[in-house]
Amino acid sequence: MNKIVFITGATSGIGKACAEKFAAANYDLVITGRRMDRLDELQIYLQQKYNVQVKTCCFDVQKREAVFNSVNNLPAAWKNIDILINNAGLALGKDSFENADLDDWDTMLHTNVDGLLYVSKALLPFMIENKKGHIINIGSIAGKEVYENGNIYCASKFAVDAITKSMRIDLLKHRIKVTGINPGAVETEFSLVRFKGDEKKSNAAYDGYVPLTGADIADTIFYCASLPEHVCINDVVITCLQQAGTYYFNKE
Ligand code: NDP
Ligand code: 8X3
Repeated sequence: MNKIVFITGATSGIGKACAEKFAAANYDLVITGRRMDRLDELQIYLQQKYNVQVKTCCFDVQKREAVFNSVNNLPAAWKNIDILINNAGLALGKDSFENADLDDWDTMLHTNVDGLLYVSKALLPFMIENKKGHIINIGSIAGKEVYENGNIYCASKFAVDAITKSMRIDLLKHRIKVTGINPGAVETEFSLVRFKGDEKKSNAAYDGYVPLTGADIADTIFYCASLPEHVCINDVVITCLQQAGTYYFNKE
């Protein structure tokens, strides 16, 4: 088999762009997400276009047992994961602390934090056995700097930042690289999900500037994953030209 990359949240946005980028570079892929129809479609597309092997795993990262079962049921050859991209995640709502919905908070924390932990813990034994691997965690600029009404989304991404740093320290002895990728605004389905299908609010999130694309982030991730064995990029914060922090935009 070729090198294998395992991507969570490959049905859309950054994860999907990563799938295409790595397939184009001849990686075999495990693509995951909750929407099976999208996984099936992407699998066929990537296999036909790039002549690589693609396995689909449909699970909700919040469900610990489902995560472990899916990983443990992979055929042996597919467990030799070279790269894990912990990308599945979401924001739900953008409300002031006192008005925000507790269920939204639960879902964000369970997905962005617990989900990332479950997938990492499920795959790590194979990386440790192989004494190699690269874990790439998708944090956010919201995990570096809080903003008004960002509250628990920001908290979940601050947690990802801390987990990334502590993973890097603890996994040093196993020769496993850990990289944090922290994008600013990227135009994906992120805002549509955050604003629960409200297209007006979602489109407004990208008004007046040219945001990053999923492909921009995939290119950056691929760069980090393609460096010599002895090189580990620890942390990347990436914004579009017109953004310089969670508050600073140069809008037209
Ligand atoms: P999208 O909404 O386009 O993609 C999110 C992906 O996550 C989908 O494939 C979705 O798949 C998956 N996902 C969400 N919840 C779950 C779950 N419970 N179980 C399994 N998969 C899940 O958004 P992005 O591509 O923008 O987001 C990807 C990551 O990038 C997220 O972690 C996000 O926080 C982060 N990010 C995004 C930024 C942006 O501006 N867009 C900026 C900074 C960081 P499915 O629905 O099929 O399960
Ligand atoms: C997504 C970027 O600034 O909308 O993580 O929180 S932001």
